[in-house]
Amino acid sequence: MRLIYSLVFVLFTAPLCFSQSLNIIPQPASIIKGSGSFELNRQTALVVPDEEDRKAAQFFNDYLKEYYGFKLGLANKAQKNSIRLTTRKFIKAPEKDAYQLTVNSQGVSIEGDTYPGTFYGIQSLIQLLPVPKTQSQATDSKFVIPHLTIQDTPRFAYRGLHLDVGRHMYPVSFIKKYIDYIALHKMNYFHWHLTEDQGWRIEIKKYPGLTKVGAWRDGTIIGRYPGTGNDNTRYGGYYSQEEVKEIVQYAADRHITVIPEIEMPGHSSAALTAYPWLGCPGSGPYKVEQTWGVFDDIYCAGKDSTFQFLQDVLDEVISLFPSKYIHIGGDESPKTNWKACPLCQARIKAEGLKDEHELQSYFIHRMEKYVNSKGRTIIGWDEILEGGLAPKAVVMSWRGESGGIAAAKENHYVIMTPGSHCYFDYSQAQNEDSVTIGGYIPLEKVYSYEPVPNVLDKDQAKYILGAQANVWTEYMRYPSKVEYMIFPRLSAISEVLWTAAAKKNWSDFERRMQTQYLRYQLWKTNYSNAYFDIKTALLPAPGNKGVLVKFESKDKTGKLMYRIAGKSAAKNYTTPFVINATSHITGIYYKNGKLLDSVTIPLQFNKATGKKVTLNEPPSKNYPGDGAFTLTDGIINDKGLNRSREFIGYNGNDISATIDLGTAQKIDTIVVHSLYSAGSWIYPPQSIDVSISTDGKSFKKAGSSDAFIKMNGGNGKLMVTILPTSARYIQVDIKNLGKIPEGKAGAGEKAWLFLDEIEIL
Ligand code: NAG
Repeated sequence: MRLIYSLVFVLFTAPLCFSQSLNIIPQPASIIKGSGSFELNRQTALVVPDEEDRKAAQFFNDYLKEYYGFKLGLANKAQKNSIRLTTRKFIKAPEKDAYQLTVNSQGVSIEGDTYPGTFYGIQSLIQLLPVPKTQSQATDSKFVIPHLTIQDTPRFAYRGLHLDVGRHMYPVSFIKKYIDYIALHKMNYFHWHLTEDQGWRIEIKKYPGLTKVGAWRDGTIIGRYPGTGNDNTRYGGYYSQEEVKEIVQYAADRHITVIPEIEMPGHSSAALTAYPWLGCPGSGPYKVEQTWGVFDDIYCAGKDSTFQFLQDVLDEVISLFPSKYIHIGGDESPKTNWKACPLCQARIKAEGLKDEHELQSYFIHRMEKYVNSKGRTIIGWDEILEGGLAPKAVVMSWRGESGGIAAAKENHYVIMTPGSHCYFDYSQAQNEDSVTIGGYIPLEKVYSYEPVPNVLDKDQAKYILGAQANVWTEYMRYPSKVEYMIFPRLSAISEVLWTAAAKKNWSDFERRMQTQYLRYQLWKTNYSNAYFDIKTALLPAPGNKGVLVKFESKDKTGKLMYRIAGKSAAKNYTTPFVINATSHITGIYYKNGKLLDSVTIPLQFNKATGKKVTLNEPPSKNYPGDGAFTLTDGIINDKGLNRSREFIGYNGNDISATIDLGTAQKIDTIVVHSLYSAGSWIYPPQSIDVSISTDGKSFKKAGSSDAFIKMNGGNGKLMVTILPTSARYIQVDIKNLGKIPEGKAGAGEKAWLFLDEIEIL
């Protein structure tokens, strides 16, 4: 984890104490600055005539106490030097939760259209407080707040953050902290993923086995999947119903709705271990899983007793969670057991269903009916579209946006959570050195997210309720890692969800973030410094002669240098430079005589390095790498998925890459480097076909290979050797495994193809 030098980043920022610059995140709809300022001090009174607004006042006072060491007194009547909270309840558009915050010589006035609106006004007020840069400043109790008027309203009604407590769980105190983080970002939904293959985490009184057995696993894999071993240590726990009630109330006091998720029909190993009769006859034995991935375990859809069980569970869940929405999962449900199960097959027949996909749809429809009968609405992952959508279901689109688009077109409400922008378990550092699930979603990518796809017309767009960031915790054993993964990206998604699209502005966000980093320090949260790391980019050099190496540091006040191993002493970096041969290049950042960061690029040259590559199709949005040039940029991955950015990914389809060497050259070997990580449904190419040409028009087949040679970790290569031949253009047709065959992880799903480098020797 790149946690080094966190203190240093304080120095990166401009002086903030008592400065008049406004650094509110998410950016409000309008801020009009006045002249003059108001002094908030220990005598300032909180005037809160409406009982309901007391909670917002309480939140403010708790914040003051925790981070500044004092509280304000409450008063019922208006007075000078006060902060007045009023909720208008005069509501033109109640779903909008607008507020107005005015600071003038009288003090502060917050008027919300609704109670949540008033609460959001408090969040803005918190961000008008100066952020202490040192602990001693934190004891100051006089704050100067500029006169101003803020008018504000959220863009989306659904602004969510998710947390998976199945893979790892966290103490109630941390769940509350997490809810505070959501509140501080003016977000309003906490999606609590409570059941998984690796643990059932909510007490259900009728089925005590769920927590007695299902909440405990006998070990956990060590390191990245498939792991270097197992820690053989019993791990688990659960939230009692009393704790759940406490958490739901805690969230409600912050105008946050907790959406519980009870996964079905898949991701259910823990429940099946507790009650094996829930599974298909003949399947099992089950265990609470100790590793990550997708398992065949699934509730039997042929037995009515399964449905009865799930209804009983939901009865208790519904009584604990007042949320209108109940999430019933629906993702990644392998149909292997259903195919072999006589009861499921009988159900398919009796209900006139086409196949197991329609059986899944039957399952979800049936559960939806039950949930609807209790006056609630289901949310499901986008797999619930397969075999026909349940009539009132809300779709959470995670495998890209296509599920969400299809659902919106069918007039179903949608919450966008695409893996390309909203998965906070993906790395945010270019050179992440802690284990993560992979991927690469830096802060700017989250910020760039637009939840309403432009293929939707105005009416369809209304079905996009908002978006959510997902926090899957396979590689987040402790709360500190959760914080490291969500910060600063939570701040970016909050602005995506709150601020009108036209008002979003990345460079202004970057400016405001400098203060937000100080707030993170104030909160003592373990945020990621990835934003401040040296960024590297490898680009084609002019005329495709070599590789252009670019370094960038966000902070410009220190010294950015570079060194080519064995060649030279470190030089000042001013502009991108060209490299023509295999070399290790190190970028170095110094400030005040201290080394703050360094990054080494191991460039490995072959005839294709730096050359132009053309792809017949762009890679998936989740794994775009650096586009086509990824294949000839001179970097051969040796870190597997942890450096997903060094691959381009394709989901299910074949790909054809054509390299132009610039001139005809003698070649005899073509190597395609790719990744093999079955647990993540990433498979090597089935085969590669190589054709060559001298004019780029007529190609002749030169050779092929279907032999994947495994190397370190999940890396490997396919190689074609030919008689030395002169060629300028080399076309490589790479065959994806396509649909994953039975017996392999992810059977029936589309295989991922992860390509790293094409070498020509
Ligand atoms: C998916 C799974 C999830 C897993 C995560 C890792 C969804 C809806 N399902 O494979 O269980 O933890 O991605 O990124 O995301």
